Amino acid sequence: MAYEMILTETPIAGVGVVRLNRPGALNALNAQITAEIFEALEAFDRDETIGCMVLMGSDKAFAAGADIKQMVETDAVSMLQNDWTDWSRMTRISKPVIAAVSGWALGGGCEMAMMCDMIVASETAKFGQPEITIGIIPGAGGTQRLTRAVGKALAMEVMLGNRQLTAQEAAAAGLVNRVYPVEHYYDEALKLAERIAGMPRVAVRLIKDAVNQAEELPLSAGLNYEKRNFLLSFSTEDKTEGMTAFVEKRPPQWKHR
Ligand code: CO8
Repeated sequence: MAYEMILTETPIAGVGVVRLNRPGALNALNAQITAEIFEALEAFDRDETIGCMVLMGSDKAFAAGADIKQMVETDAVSMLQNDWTDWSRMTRISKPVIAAVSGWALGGGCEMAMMCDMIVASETAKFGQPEITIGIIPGAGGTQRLTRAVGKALAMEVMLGNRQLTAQEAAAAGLVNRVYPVEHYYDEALKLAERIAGMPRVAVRLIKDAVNQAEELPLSAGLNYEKRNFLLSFSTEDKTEGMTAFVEKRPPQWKHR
């Protein structure tokens, strides 16, 4: 598919990068860019040479939210009937996705970053859910994912009081993994992605799947879920290779099977 609002590349073997490229609107998420993001992530997810993805915007804006100009004339029924409001496709990506966030990550932009598995931020990143200032509420997971990430009190302040979190605040609160100067955040996100892409991919997938269940299940059910994925990892060729390599004191040669 030819993309108009995003760029895709594979700057390092095993790592697919999706870059939002709508600078005139600070990467505001309209129907087209959202569809292109999902298509590109799904294409990398299907690509056997890719082990990890990075989703990023520009240094100035990861994304300043859903496109208000597209929503201003839209009523509830057309929002409901329109495909672009269904962002659940993001949750079906099986490989890890790292959000590399610099500048604005507001509203749907913050929500899209939170749908990724990890967030690497630049010192200029600002996270917020300003929907209340335009008379609506978060609609792509903000009330749920932000609350789980940073706790109820801070999430309430962000969403009710339009409080923006700096990168350092977001890291201290558990929303962001790491913060780097703006010149380095992309390279650091790539390094993290490269490290993950070098891991045995079936195990990577099983870990991502099990960790995500921790947000859905009570502990006993989560532990059962983990045990099944754990046992499944024992059926892989990479389990034999990884353990044999350890015993033979040599690096493993992953087959990703
Ligand atoms: N939608 C549409 N256009 C936008 C958006 C946006 N969210 N944000 C910025 N733009 C546009 C501006 O209109 C402007 O375009 P133009 O030059 O044509 O007027 C251009 O980007 C540059 O923006 P500014 O001139 O405003 O730049 P500033 O540096 O002065 O300000 C801000 C930057 C503070 C980020 C400011 O642009 C802003 O407040 N933007 C809106 C932030 C916001 O409210 N985001 C939440 C939107 S609602 C939402 O995300 C709900 C998600 C629900 C998802 C559910 C599934 C669909």
